[in-house]
Amino acid sequence: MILIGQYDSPFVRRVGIALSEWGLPFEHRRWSVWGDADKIATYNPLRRVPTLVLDDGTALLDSGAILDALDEMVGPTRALLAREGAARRDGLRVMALATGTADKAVSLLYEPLHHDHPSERWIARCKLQITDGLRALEADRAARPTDWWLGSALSHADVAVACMLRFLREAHPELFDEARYPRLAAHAARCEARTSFRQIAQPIVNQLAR
Ligand SMILES: N[C@@H](CCC(=O)N[C@@H](CS)C(=O)NCC(=O)O)C(=O)O
Repeated sequence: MILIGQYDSPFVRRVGIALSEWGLPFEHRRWSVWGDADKIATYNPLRRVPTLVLDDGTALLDSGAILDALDEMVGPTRALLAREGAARRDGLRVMALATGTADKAVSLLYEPLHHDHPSERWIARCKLQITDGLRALEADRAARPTDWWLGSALSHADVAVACMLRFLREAHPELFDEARYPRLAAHAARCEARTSFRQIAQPIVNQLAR
């Protein structure tokens, strides 16, 4: 398998961490969505990452779809999300909150880089969406007594939240006050202590500068 994209992306990182947790071998191509867009386009017409190329040449797109396919490939005992029922819906909701917050954090980072006159309205909206996403996740985590978000074992929900938090804290430190989000801070610390999280990590690179 070939994983395309850099680990400063919270979406690429969540796929890399899952592959590492499973011990699945893969080649990592650290292609930039800007500088290497043409190379990415040979696998993904959208020129987006993550893109995961399977051994038969099939390219899987979008972190959620990639992880869903991988869960199916590793089988139900190793999958990092339940295949069906309330547990699956619960996990999907937490993941959507986390990846949606990450989407907004990425947009907020790129808005001033893409525009000579950044939109104050767009910036304010992104900040509100991020803050309310964090508040919802903090409240959700506070209501759960378990070590991990969905129970006694690590799941894709844990990884999605932790990858979003790392990106957010690096890109927009002013939006994450630990005192306001103590459960999320503790969650991030628990995840980032794991070997997979330590190995699959990269500081944010301004890819537009490449
Ligand atoms: N929903 C997608 C989001 C992926 C995403 O936003 N990737 C960014 C990098 S962090 C990207 O490819 N940006 C280039 C572009 O959208 O043109 C996923 O979960 O994979």
